[in-house]
Amino acid sequence: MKRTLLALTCMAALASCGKVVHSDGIVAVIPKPTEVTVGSGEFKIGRSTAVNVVFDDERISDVLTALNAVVQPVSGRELQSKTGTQAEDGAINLLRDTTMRSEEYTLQITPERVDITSGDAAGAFYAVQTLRQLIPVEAFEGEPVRAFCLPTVAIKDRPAMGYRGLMFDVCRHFFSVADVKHAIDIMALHKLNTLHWHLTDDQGWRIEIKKYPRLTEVGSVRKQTLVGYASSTEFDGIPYGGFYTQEQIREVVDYAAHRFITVVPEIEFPGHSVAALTAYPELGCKGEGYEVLTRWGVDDRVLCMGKESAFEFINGVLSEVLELFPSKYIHIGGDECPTVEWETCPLCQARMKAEGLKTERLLQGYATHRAEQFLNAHGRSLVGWDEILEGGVTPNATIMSWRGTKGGIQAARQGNHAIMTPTTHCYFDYKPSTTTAANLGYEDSYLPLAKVYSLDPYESLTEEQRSYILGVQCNLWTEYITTIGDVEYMLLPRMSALSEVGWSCGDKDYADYTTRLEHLTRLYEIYGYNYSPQE
Ligand code: TNX
Repeated sequence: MKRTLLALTCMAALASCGKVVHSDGIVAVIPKPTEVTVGSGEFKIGRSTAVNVVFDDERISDVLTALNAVVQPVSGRELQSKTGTQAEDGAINLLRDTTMRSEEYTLQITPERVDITSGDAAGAFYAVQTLRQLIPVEAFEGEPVRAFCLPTVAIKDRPAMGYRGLMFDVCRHFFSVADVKHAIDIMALHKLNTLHWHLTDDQGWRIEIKKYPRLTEVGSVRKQTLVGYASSTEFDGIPYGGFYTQEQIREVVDYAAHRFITVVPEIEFPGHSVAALTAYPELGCKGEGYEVLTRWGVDDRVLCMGKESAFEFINGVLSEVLELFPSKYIHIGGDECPTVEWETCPLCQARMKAEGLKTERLLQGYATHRAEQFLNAHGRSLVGWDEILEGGVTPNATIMSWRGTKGGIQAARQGNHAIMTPTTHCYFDYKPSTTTAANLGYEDSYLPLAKVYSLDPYESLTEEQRSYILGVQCNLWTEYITTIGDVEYMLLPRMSALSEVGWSCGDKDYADYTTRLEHLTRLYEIYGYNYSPQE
């Protein structure tokens, strides 16, 4: 009896330990929500607070997992959840409103309860990402807290743009599955929904293709890597490689899906293909003499578009890619493809003659169309870098505008969908600062935060043409980025600016954003993210 009493007293003491952190009243959310109305008072989340799931959907479990991933590090425990039929006081209620668009939500916090309302689970997930930024920062510090409070606030929110992406180049430098998942976590915090995964390039082929095993056996390893910038002649002498097995690819796609992020793979052709040609030299015009590149830049050696085997190769690779990635979009690259080899290749010239193609650029267009037909026949859509416009595109193709916004503008004017990712505002391999981390990022480059924030993805387009701009994306090329810490440094806080461009588009205010950013960077610190200081 005595022992039981003692045990009970201990348990009670344990339950009451830890502090109660009151709301700091700060409502500073990035990307900026559509409408924010701050009230007075606070809602306490403690031991007895449960999640009451009224909106029952198979994907709500992902929302609960996300909520617990936020709450658990704060209070040391997960929230209880139950299924209910209506909102209840004292609970975090997940409610459905079928009139809401995909990704839209409201987050209503009163002293009595929290109501998260959305039309789909993605909306509820974004409400959780917002809630995360409302937790007083102090609650994250030190020992788990007994309870913490959220400010009273009513938020109505929905994204302006449906595509909010990050392109991650894992070819120039390879990043582990854990690293890629880490990047996905960072994306989720910023409400980005598409990871464009750049999986093949001259310096390494990174995805296992069972039909073509040499792609990874041979094509995933380069002999050494250039030290320094383009003009350098110094190499490190160290073999460098890495690739993902199909099982690992599935793991990443699944991890992203649980965070409402779609992974769009990029398989580059006809240019940026030297790694593939090293594995299968017969696919090139010369048919020999290739070596996975050890320096950066654009190489004249590309796939031979005169050879039928090259088309079989592309379709063979894409067939396996389609099995691994359920995304609507498949990116086929298409950028920086020199035509010099085609100009003197008898097979390419014969193909041009047979197909009535007047220029080599139209030969690239022909190849792009064939890949597109293959993708469309399998219910998918093609995305390509803006160079594909030059070979002529079908109305189904989506253009990724990187050489400025002009490609995207042209695409929208002619009725093609486009994603804006101009070097001028979205190249996160460009240095974030002129004074720090001098060795990170592209030579002589500079892309400060304010510039990212100033992107207008709709410039000069009419209302009707604007509907063709699917969204925006930041691109992380990794020639000069080698570790996940570097990745964090280049992404943060610029990703927060890009996220506000995509999410809050028409309602931007840089001064207001930087004030809110002070709060978000405190969260970066709590999570241990390496972010670049602002000048
Ligand atoms: C251009 S953007 C490239 C990449 C480089 C990048 C460096 C694009 C489609 N091609 O291959 O990594 O510049 O900033």
